[in-house]
Amino acid sequence: MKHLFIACSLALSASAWAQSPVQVQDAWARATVAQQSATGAFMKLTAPTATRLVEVRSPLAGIVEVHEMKLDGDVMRMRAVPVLPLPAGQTVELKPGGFHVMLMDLKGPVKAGDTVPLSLVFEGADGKRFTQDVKATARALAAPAPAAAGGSGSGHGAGHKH
Ligand SMILES: [Cu+2]
Repeated sequence: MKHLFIACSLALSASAWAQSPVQVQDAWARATVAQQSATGAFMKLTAPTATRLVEVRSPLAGIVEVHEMKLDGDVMRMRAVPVLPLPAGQTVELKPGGFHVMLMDLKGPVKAGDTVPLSLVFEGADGKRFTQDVKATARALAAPAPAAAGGSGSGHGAGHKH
């Protein structure tokens, strides 16, 4: 009985994988201020099976890295994370003060309301890489509740914050 059940759930997650490898929600980027040549992009990632985010590219930035922000004593430090693991079924949130996509060497200013195209390169448990394109909407630094900014192209779900 147990074996049957496992086989079924595997089949289910395999088909879900084929349709939508990694769920990306609430993708946004921080609008830049004058003279700023780097900014961050944030989103929630949920992979149905163990997956790793191995690379991010954007036509708007010369260098794109995944960073982690951490309190080191009383200093906030950022470090590059070469690989961001996405455990099966768990939502990994990239947010200010934590993991973020760092866009550096920007080709121009990012204004609130702009669309920031990102290509996320994932590596599945089988070692195969696949790319998903995401459009992050730029928000001003002082923007209020993220949910109110709405109107991103990604259709479903209002992504409520708690
Ligand atoms: Cu950073």
